[in-house]
Order: sequence, then C-alpha cells, then structure tokens
Amino acid sequence: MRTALIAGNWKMNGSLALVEDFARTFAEARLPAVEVALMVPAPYLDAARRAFDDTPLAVGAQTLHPEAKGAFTGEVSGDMLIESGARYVLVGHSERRNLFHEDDAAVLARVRAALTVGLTPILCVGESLEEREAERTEAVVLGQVMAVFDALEPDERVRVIIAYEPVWAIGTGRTATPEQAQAVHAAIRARLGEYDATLAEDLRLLYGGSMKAANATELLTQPDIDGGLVGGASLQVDDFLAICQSAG
Ligand code: G2H
Repeated sequence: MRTALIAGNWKMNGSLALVEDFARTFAEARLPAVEVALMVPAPYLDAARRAFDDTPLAVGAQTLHPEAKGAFTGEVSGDMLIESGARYVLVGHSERRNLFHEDDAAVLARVRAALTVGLTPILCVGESLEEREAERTEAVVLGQVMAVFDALEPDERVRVIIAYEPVWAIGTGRTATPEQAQAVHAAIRARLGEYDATLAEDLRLLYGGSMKAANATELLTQPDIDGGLVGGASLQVDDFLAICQSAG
C-alpha cells in the first residue's frame, strides 16, 4: 500500500507569519493516514522545521544546485538544505525547466545531488498544451521520466517520487480531469514496470496543477494517483488542510 503524500509548493510566496499559521493549525489538525510536506522558500526552511516540530508537517525545498559547494553565487546545496531541515526537494518543476532553462541533464544532476545527501527528490514532469494537442503527452512525460530513471541505479529509483503536472494546468485554474490525470499516471506506472514490478507498485505518483479542496477528492481517489503537489491552494491553511483531509 502506498501512503498518500500531499506536498504544498509555496513557490516564491509566503512569510514567517504563514509558517506560524500552518504550525498552529496542523498542531491541532486531525488527519487521515497521509504524509504532509511543505516546500517553502529556502530562507524559511529552518524556521519551518522548528515550528513544525509538534505537527505532522515535514519540510522540503524547491530546488538545489547539483554541486556540493563552490563559486555558485546565489545557489544552495543539498547539504545546506539537509542542515536546514529539508527532507524533500522538488526537481524539474516546469517553472525551473522553462524560466531557468533546466533541461533533462540538469534535472538528472539535481536528482543525483538530492539522493547523494539523503533528500527525497520529487521529480516533476508534464507536457505543455501544445504537446497535448499534438497528442505527444505520453511521449513527452515518459521521456522526462526515462531521462532520469534510465541513468539511476535500481536502489536509487526507489527513493524518487514523481509528480505529474500538466503545464497547461499549473496556476491557470484549469485542472486535468481525473480521467486525464489517471491515464498519464497509469502510463508512467506501466513504464516503471519495465524497470521493475515492485518499483512500479511502490513508487508514489503525485498529481499537480490547480489541485484545490473542491477537486482533490475526485483526483486522489484515482487508482494511480498517490497524492498531490499543491501550489496556490497551499498558501491558504484551511484549503490545504481540507486537501490533506480528503487524502485518507
Ligand atoms: C503546479 C502546482 C504546484 P498550482 O506548479 O507545483 O501549482 O497548484 O498553483 O497549479
């Protein structure tokens, strides 16, 4: 059985006050059997780790640099994230791929860097609207998955989480229908089965792209959707809590 994971992605939003708000709410929240994590901006990691001590909330980061240290002004290494309390790190989010020009090789380097220091990478994959309309969704998404998984060892593959985020659904208010999302998740799981049946059975596949309290249940009850990567709705503590509660 795969335990659901609901991961909030604050992107470049939030504040220390919001960290405290989440800590207060989740300290008293009643949750089903679900793991919950918040990917906060790097400067808030340490405060979030401390504030979430008595809550079910884990902490994650939104990116990392592939090198362990060096002359990379402005960048943050995996070891630094670990020291600041992160357990997860997003890799390959479409905003990183598109705005910061991270190609498949850059994504793979970051997945490797995360695994090296003991962070759980959440590998984000997804097609653009143009690619979906050209009926290239599966080719694009599976290509992004294989660009990483082909290069990893079996014991590394099992430590990765995948988030399917159709680019046309990110921050647009447009959500993939449960059927559209399930179809892509099933295709990813089938492809993972070509590496190893146990890997395919155990690896968690999250859906992301305008997930909110109103559509979470119908997405999270799909057989191959094991949780959510939640952007906008993770900035409102009540909305995010409602999504977590619908993941039982
Ligand atoms: C996709 C998602 C979180 P949103 O980027 O990663 O954001 O829920 O706002 O579409």
